[in-house]
Amino acid sequence: MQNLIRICRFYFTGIFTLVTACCFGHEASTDNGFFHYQYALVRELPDSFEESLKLNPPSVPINIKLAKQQHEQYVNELEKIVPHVIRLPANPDHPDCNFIEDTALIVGNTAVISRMGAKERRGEEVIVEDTLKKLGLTIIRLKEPSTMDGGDILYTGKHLFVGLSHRTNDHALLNLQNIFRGKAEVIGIPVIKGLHLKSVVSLFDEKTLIVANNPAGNAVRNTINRLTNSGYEFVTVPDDIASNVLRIGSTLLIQDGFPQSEQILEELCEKRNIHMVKLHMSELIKADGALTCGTLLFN
Ligand code: CIR
Repeated sequence: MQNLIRICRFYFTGIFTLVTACCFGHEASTDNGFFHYQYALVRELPDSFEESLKLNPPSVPINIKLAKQQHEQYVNELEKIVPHVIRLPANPDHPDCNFIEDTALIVGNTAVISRMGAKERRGEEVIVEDTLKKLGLTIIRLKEPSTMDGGDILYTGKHLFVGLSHRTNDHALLNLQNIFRGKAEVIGIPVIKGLHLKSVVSLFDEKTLIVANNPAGNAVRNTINRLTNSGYEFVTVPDDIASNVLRIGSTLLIQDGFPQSEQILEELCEKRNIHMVKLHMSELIKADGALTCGTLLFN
């Protein structure tokens, strides 16, 4: 029954997208159904979060109580804009488990389950796979020697950009090219610094990418321009962490506390008629967490 409901929703969303595009033309593309999700999977933040992996030790240690509050506010925002938010329990043996985005890649009805780049994180994906299977998604599990973190995948509808980083390798890129052949153009994008591809670039809409003004962000922008002729528009923000935004429906979630980047994003949202919501994520940032990494979105 659950599967039948999901399939009906899938087709309804498709028809809605088509009708919107026909009636409103290109301008409507900022809210054309691509970013409408029925489900958000999240995972509670574990008490062991202080032991999470970090590129650099924070100058001030993680405040676990504040981290939990910030994570809860994030989930509360999702609950306002996504009809079904499914909360998975934390696993204290996996201090990074709230960063659920890394455990899978979902495109349409297909969920590719990660073999995550960091050995310490392997195992987080088990409960995610079980849940997605129960909801009727088709499951494909990546196997050794492939490694992939969901934070390295940026799907624009036309292209599936795969960040080649310390976490995601060429084997995974090849697997994804096979899995999505004929459905999306799968392109590898070297990530020269930082954790993930989406640490320096994320989606405002299918044609507009938010990119960090740093060497890794500039390199990603140049590679995307060189390898595609789709005319992506890049909006550059000065704060690295602010380049990771989360677009859901006609809402854009952004990091609070970065005024210069905020002004740029605010102007963009006003121009495109998008509602902007700011979230304080200081404690999650200390563990290299951004906004996309806390959820898996699908229909
Ligand atoms: C890690 O190093 O794996 C975590 N501490 C942070 C993961 C963030 N994930 C994401 O942005 N997709």
